[in-house]
Amino acid sequence: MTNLPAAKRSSAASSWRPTACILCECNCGIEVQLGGENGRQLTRFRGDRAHPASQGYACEKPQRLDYYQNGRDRLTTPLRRRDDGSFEAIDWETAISEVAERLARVRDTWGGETIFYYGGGGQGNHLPGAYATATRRVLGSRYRSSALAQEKTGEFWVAQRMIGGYTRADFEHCEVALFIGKNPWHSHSIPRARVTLREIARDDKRALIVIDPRRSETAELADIHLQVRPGCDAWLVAALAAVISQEDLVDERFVASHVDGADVVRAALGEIDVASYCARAGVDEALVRRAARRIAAAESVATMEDLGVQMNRHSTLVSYLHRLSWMLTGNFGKRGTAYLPTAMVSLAGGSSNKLSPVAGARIIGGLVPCNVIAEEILSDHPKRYRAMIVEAANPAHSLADSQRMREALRALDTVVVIDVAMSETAREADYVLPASSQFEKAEATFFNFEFPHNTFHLRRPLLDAPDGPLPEAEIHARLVEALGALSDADVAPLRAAAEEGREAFAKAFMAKVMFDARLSPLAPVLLYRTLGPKLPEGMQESAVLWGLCYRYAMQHGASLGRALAAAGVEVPSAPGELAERLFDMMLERPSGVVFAIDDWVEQWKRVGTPGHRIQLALDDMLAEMRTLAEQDGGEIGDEYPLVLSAGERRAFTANTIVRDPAWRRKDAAGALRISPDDAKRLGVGDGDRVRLRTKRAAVVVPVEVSEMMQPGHISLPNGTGTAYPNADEQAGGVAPNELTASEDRDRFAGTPWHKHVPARIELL
Ligand SMILES: Nc1nc2c(c(=O)[nH]1)N[C@H]1C(S)=C(S)[C@@H](COP(=O)(O)OP(=O)(O)OC[C@H]3O[C@@H](n4cnc5c(=O)[nH]c(N)nc54)[C@H](O)[C@@H]3O)O[C@H]1N2
Ligand SMILES: Nc1nc2c(c(=O)[nH]1)N[C@H]1C(S)=C(S)[C@@H](COP(=O)(O)OP(=O)(O)OC[C@H]3O[C@@H](n4cnc5c(=O)[nH]c(N)nc54)[C@H](O)[C@@H]3O)O[C@H]1N2
Ligand code: SF4
Ligand SMILES: [Mo]
Repeated sequence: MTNLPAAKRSSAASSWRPTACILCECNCGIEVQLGGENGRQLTRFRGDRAHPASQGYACEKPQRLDYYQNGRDRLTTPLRRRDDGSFEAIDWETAISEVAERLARVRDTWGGETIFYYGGGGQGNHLPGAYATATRRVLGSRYRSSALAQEKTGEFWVAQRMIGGYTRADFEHCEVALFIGKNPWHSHSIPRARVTLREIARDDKRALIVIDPRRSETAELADIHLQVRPGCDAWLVAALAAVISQEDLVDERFVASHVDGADVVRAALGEIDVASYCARAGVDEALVRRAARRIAAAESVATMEDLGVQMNRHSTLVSYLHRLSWMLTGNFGKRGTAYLPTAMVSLAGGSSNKLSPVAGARIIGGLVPCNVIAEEILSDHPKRYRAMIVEAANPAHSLADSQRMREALRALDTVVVIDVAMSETAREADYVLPASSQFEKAEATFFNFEFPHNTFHLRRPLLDAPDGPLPEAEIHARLVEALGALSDADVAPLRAAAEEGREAFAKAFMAKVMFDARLSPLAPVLLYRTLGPKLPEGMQESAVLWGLCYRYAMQHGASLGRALAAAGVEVPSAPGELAERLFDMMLERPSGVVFAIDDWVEQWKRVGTPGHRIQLALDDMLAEMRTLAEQDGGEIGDEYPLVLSAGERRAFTANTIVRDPAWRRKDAAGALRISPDDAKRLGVGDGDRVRLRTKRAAVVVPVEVSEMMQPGHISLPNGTGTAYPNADEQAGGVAPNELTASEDRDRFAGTPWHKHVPARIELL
């Protein structure tokens, strides 16, 4: 490159195009070069230093993003299932009119509430869900779900009741970091995870505490690794809170000023026999006490729980107990501790006031627990779901009990799947609608959880959309039109206003749409059809964000004003103008923007519970905690003596976003990790193939003997075993949910026990 003449050099340099990695929720800003024969391959990658959150950071995975963009099972045309089960290509006009007709028939026969919506976005794309609200409203679809209801809903629910919202934590500045069932070295979820982990590990004054049965990469860096017996976190985390209370390590001033119910909780914690709980958790009591004292002594503690406990026994209880540890020690609302982020759009609701119509399961944050979806369908209940729209999700692979999920999908009257690839779920559909890839349209996510500076990244397309696929915005607009809900008369005046400019458009939109009960639910597609064409080339799909910017500016004008000022943008006072500036800034800055700047002292105003006080005593959780004394810990039966964690994050896993197993540079076959002790006992070595059996199914898988595993605990990766590119070719590992059972779930939130599947290994 240094040998190129100056002009060439600058044109080569200018061919770096900003976008984001879509392989985990961090969505690190990256820059990409295109190449290959047709110029449509993603060939070179680097971290984007201009991205406000990731600041040039990226892990190894985006190097392989072309496997997503140019996957061999990309969909190129709408498909319709024939009677014999095979698919035929159809044109868009036929597809849209038939899908609209079929769904309208379901609505008119059994009621719109029997049309279930699943998905709406994966790790990199949340605009589909925003547009789908219009289609759902026209159809009268009321029930929905997404992957969040198989991981986070228990946490959302207790967080809502304790502090009025979902908290995240400031790991960058904390003195002590605590990770419970979380391996950020591979799974990230916090910006620049590896840099932050290394900094904490290197600094004598800071400490990293990890609760994981496995010596994960993160645990390897830890000062204190509490190597819990698989599935016994409830005893361990209860013991941790009990030590804090019993040894008087509580932050009394914080509790007096900000906490209700501490006495009740401390009385309950006082009953806990710490030694016996630690024994049941399989962890040395002295180490637990050391961890509790280290947490209590710290100026600031940041904590995070994730799938290791959220997909495990007692998951909602553990979410509660986890919170006791930082709430009793005063770790909220100051630098290096927990905070309530400023949401652009809140994905993390925890309120619950409805039950699912068939199984009567608790709906949290509007989401039906994933583990009951099949039950909601495979029933003769009159309110059972009759149709399903699945968008940007792969429930036939990602939800518990794939066999039952397939059976449920087949039992429905109509299944419509909107995806970029021929996923396991698409294979079960009546209609498959091909979407443009995330690099062929404007996209963004609502995974915006940073504080005090929070980031939003509206990405520009890298490539023109090829013939065939359409962006979801266009698909939903066409569906809404085909359902007869939107006419030229609705669109024309807004289009005319958009011609005059955004001010005129805003006026017309507010006057015509905001208070019109028929049109306001259609706002996303109306914006796409009217404002969309006036947006810069390729950015039409961002139209819905205009409306979201207005809502955000009304709610968080002060945060937004500070962000605009810091960005050197003139700060108007009217919310409408603030919204317009934010929307402009998103469009103009392709590496992302800071959309909120906040102050720690304002955190208490956000606490949404009575009197802005933390509510420590949740009766149902305390009652559940008391039952721990009577349970005997981790023992499982002789028939299935091992605990399988089905779905570990590894170097080359990314749910099923990338489907070609060749993308995995390491671990192509998705090995089953087992401890050296178990390997010796069974007489197996690296690469040997064994049969892995659970009560649900048996699969054949190669073994990797790993020092990371403790005896009795075995682990499979997630996202493997995709049918690629043909249904009969199951290359590259095991699909983990062939092995899981939907009835194994949390009794409060219905979240699955994927990390705790009783299993046995048989020699072949
Ligand atoms: N590379 C990669 N990164 C990802 C993803 C990906 O697919 N690949 N997916 C993204 C998504 S969707 C999510 S939700 C996050 C999830 O991120 P994580 O929750 O960190 O991911 P996991 O590896 O599934 O589980 C974390 C840890 O739980 C441990 N564990 C297993 N059983 C137990 C137990 O009984 N108790 C405790 N305490 N721990 C246990 C495992 O050993 C593992 O180290 O990752 C995100 N990041
Ligand atoms: N046993 C077990 N099961 C698990 C887990 C586990 O640890 N163990 N982890 C769970 C977790 S935490 C999660 S988050 C889920 C994830 O599971 P899902 O939410 O089902 O997500 P993905 O598997 O990533 O599927 C995303 C789909 O979106 C498609 N897609 C990609 N880009 C686009 C686009 O631009 N438009 C459209 N319309 N589609 C697109 C992809 O082709 C893919 O089919 O898996 C869960 N399942
Ligand atoms: S996989 Fe996650 S952490 Fe790695 S570059 Fe992509 S978004 Fe960033
Ligand atoms: Mo997830």
